[in-house]
Amino acid sequence: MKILILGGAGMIGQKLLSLILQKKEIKSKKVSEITLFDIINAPYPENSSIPIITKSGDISDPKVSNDLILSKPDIIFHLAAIVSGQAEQEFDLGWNINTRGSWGLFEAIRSQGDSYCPRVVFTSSIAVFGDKAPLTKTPQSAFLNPSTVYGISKAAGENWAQYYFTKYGLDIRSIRYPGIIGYQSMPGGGTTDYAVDIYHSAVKNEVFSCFLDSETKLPMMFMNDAVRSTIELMKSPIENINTRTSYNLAGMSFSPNEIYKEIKKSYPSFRIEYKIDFRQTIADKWPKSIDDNEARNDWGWKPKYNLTSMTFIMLEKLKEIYNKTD
Ligand code: AKB
Repeated sequence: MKILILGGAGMIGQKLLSLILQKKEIKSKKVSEITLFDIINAPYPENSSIPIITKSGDISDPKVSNDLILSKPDIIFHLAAIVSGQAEQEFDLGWNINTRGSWGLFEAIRSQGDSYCPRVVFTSSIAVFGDKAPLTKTPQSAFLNPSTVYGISKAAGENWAQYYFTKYGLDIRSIRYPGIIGYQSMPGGGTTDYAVDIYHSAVKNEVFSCFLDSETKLPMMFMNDAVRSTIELMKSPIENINTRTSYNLAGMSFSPNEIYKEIKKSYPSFRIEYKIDFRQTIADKWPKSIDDNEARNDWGWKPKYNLTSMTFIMLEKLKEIYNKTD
């Protein structure tokens, strides 16, 4: 079983890698090789018992996606993306990597012919929703009018995924990630990423400067749930997959003030200040909470972590990372 992880150097890609290395199998088949692809060469444990290949380059270059497919990976996790904040400031990079990159991957798979049928998980985002969708319990089928380059590129990617399934039978499955929060590595330029940085500030006894308003509620998910959802979607029998654009996925929803108060239970002297930036405009048009009934009904999705349980683990793990004993 060969696995390809695009975005292998990223926060989610690194967690997915560690989970696969821990299990050593996927879909109850032995993993024989893992290829990690990203803009930079991805780190990986030198002592891995599974051969790991690292490749780097620009996924929007068709030659790159064709090269990645040459070894015919059986499972492809396509996590590579330029997220909201960075894509808003670097339009062309966001569009090229997110949309041309996704289309190029799907086209590279198709060009291998009918005999090559990998299972692909393509990650989309809550960013595909805009102010025409209900902001609370945003439904799966809400009208998409994304207000950001990132959201536009992800909505395009969802429709390319559905097109390649409908026209060529490519088994591409997709989930709309909320903000993902983990401790293993730092995030890169997302509107929800304040919710990762705040934990680091608390453990380092620093005042946290938040770029969103204190009451801005957004959908979020602990990394362990996010990676589990990705693997569960990949493993689901094809007959259970009824949505071929992308599934809504929910974990929890909270505002900066709510996560701040949860952290203060462990760090009473922790302080926050607010310095609102351009990402507030992005967050204002994103859902506050998500209805993920289709994912629950079709492939049994159910989150396991809430703000309290996530905060306990985040603070404990970051204390270890920063060697803090207090
Ligand atoms: C972002 O904030 O841009 C991402 C996302 C919600 O997809 N974390």
